[in-house]
Amino acid sequence: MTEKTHHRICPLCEACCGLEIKTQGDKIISIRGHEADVLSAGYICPKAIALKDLHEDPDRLRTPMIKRNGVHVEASWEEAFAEIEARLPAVMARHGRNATGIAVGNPSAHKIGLLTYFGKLARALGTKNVFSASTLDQMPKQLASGLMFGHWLSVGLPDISRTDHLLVIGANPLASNGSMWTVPDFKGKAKALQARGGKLVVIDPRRTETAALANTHHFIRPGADVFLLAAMVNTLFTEKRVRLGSVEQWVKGIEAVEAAVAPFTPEAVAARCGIAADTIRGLVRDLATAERAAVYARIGTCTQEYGTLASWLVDVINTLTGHLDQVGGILFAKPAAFASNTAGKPGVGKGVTTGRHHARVSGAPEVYGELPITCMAEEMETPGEGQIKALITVASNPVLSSPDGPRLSAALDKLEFMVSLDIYLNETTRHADVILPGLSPLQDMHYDVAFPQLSWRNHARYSPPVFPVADDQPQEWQSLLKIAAIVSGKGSGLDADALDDAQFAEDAQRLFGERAAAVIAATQGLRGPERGLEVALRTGPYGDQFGGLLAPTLPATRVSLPPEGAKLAWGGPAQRLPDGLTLARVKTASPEGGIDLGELEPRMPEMLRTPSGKVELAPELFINDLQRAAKDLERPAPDLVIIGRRDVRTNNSWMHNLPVLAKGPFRCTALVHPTDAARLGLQDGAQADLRNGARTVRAQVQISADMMPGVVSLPHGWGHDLPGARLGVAAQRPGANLNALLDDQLRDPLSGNAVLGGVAIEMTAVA
Ligand SMILES: Nc1nc2c(c(=O)[nH]1)N[C@H]1C(S)=C(S)[C@@H](COP(=O)(O)OP(=O)(O)OC[C@H]3O[C@@H](n4cnc5c(=O)[nH]c(N)nc54)[C@H](O)[C@@H]3O)O[C@H]1N2
Ligand SMILES: Nc1nc2c(c(=O)[nH]1)N[C@H]1C(S)=C(S)[C@@H](COP(=O)(O)OP(=O)(O)OC[C@H]3O[C@@H](n4cnc5c(=O)[nH]c(N)nc54)[C@H](O)[C@@H]3O)O[C@H]1N2
Ligand code: SF4
Ligand SMILES: [Mo]
Repeated sequence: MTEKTHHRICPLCEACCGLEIKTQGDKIISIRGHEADVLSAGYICPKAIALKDLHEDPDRLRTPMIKRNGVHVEASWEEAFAEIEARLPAVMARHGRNATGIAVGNPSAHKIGLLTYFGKLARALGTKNVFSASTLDQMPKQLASGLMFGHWLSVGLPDISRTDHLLVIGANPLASNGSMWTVPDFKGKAKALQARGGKLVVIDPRRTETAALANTHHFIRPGADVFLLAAMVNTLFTEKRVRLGSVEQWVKGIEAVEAAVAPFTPEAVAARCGIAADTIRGLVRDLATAERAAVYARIGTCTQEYGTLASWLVDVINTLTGHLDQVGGILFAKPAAFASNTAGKPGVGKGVTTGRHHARVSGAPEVYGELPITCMAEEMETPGEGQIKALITVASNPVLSSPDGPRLSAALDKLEFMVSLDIYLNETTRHADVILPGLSPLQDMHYDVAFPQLSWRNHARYSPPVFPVADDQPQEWQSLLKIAAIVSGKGSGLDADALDDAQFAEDAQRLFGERAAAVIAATQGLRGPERGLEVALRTGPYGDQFGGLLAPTLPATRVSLPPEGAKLAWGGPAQRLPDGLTLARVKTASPEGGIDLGELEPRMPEMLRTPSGKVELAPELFINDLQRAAKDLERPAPDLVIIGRRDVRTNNSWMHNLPVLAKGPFRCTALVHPTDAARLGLQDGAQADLRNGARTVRAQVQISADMMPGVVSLPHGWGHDLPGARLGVAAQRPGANLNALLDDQLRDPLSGNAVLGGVAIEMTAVA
């Protein structure tokens, strides 16, 4: 049998590395980094190799499952959709549209079909109960970016290849490979930064792998970032170090910021942060005096009570130190497709709002079309109109990934109906009446929708499917459309392609008016996400505008491309596209590693989409919320608090079943500082009970001087010992579920994001 070489974007984390996969028939021979990849240049981590285990995992579902008498049995696709048709519309008829809920999880960000079709199902359901992993993760960053720059995905990115000083707060890219920042081989880039005389500084309650690489590391008390950052802004004003650089004329609200941070002097916050006042001043001076510097903060700063404020203050510092929209500072990507900040009128827009509706029980505001996922259990439990009686999960495992999993589990058990689109029978999907399996990532075509908006350089890459799909298995977008048709009263018998054609015709009419027919003709032969991608690429900032068909209606925002054959600063190849992008061109470039669209460039003011056309430095929502933080400054620190942890060989809750990653030392340990261990009588390797009120979990202790005293770290996504799941490998070493310990009522009130760290616990040795 002949050997074939395929190129695939790794779907397992936000680094989106380019892979080279060799196959023979239906066998995977090898997986390695694709050297020519324009984004990742051959870099990979151990998880990429595990794609083989994932593809071959006997526990990965290949056929739909229906629960009969409490047991999941295999069913045909027809039976599965018929079951949904028989039961879901009936629940809606009895209890109304808001009696349904939908929860979408992390892997959908890596599947173009799920990401671009999930919204169609949510709209067809017509429910306000839309939840996602975003409120366990980055919603604070998105809200901060949205209010400051006008769009939820207008996230400022450190220009790592040209900066001299990078301050990393609450992120561990050496383990996570970056988040809200697609930056494969962060380590290599950080070392290059150091080699040219620059500095990496890390602020984290644990001396992480990234902290170990850094020139300087400071511990911080979990949850105290808002105080540190406010004091840094305060210092910029009191030491008269504020400079705005080239964005001066586009920034609004400086006086309001100055007044709001007045209470937060370095002395006032030092004890709360566990960082000396002079150290705080030093952090500020280093940033303010560096020609090229950037502050990057991630999940450690988002998953806390003041997550939105912390995310906002990071960009306030980037702005007030003159590094916003600067080469070597913070820049914004200009992706080839799907970005809102490249569409419509440049420099101004609708901006973002929150609270268009509210959660029924808690009153939490809607943010970016969603309600907090930590409201899900109470929305299922609490009687009354709008009580969730039926749930659809899409690539989501909230029983492990969301606080108070046991409560959620009990609530899922009482639903009238539940459907899961997933690839495993796991802790969450064991509650489902119907499970519709997704494809292996190697059976899917792919183009990253969100990550090019967050990437360290501009690019366009397409992955064709590596393996074919079984004849009767729908693509995931087709399953979403079929359920949408069922809940719209069209029945389960309809052909998904015909539904898609009809919807595309409608969308084209809305988007292109009198030119719709020509666009439909130009995209003939394409379907589903591939057709959407073709339209997005061709109408995007580098697109061919359908050969000029659409040009008169769209603003010219194209950037100049590097000359053909030019070697770029980082050594990657460059390609020239005289006639603009089309899907066909991006496809052709796949074996060559995709199309490089150059380094990030300043985009102010063209990228702004705020109603004012300015960078909103002082949104009222944030200024007001700082009062809440000011009142909280004196809160005493608990003796012991818990935080999470990531390891390069894990990925949230669902990769513990892959043998190549599961082997090796046990990773679900509770790291405890030696002084805490001595005080509490904890032994290395022994079991301990961790308690938060009535919630408790038992975990293995690992004594580590890398922890800040008073802080314990346990990774999330473990706890694979629940009955009814089918995860043979993971169940052998199930680990403890951190989220069984956390309270689902603790949230950042602005973004609805869950609080996942800095929570007070008690810890006792198990005799
Ligand atoms: N305490 C604590 N909790 C956390 C975090 C933390 O740091 N601390 N991190 C949070 C973060 S950042 C996130 S993003 C969430 C993630 O939490 P979730 O969004 O729940 O995602 P995962 O835990 O990765 O679970 C993914 C689910 O998708 C399924 N799946 C995998 N691939 C596919 C596919 O191709 N198709 C389909 N249909 N299904 C698939 C898996 O079987 C699994 O059920 O966890 C959060 N939970
Ligand atoms: N290998 C691997 N890679 C992953 C994932 C995975 O599970 N495994 N998950 C992916 C997902 S979904 C995401 S969202 C990203 C997340 O990517 P990162 O944000 O880099 O996530 P972590 O590695 O958890 O790093 C968060 C850091 O914050 C620190 N921290 C905790 N609390 C605080 C605090 O209060 N203040 C400060 N300053 N720091 C604090 C923690 O000690 C930790 O080192 O990773 C992605 N990549
Ligand atoms: S860092 Fe690893 S898991 Fe992430 S995209 Fe690259 S190879 Fe895949
Ligand atoms: Mo995440």
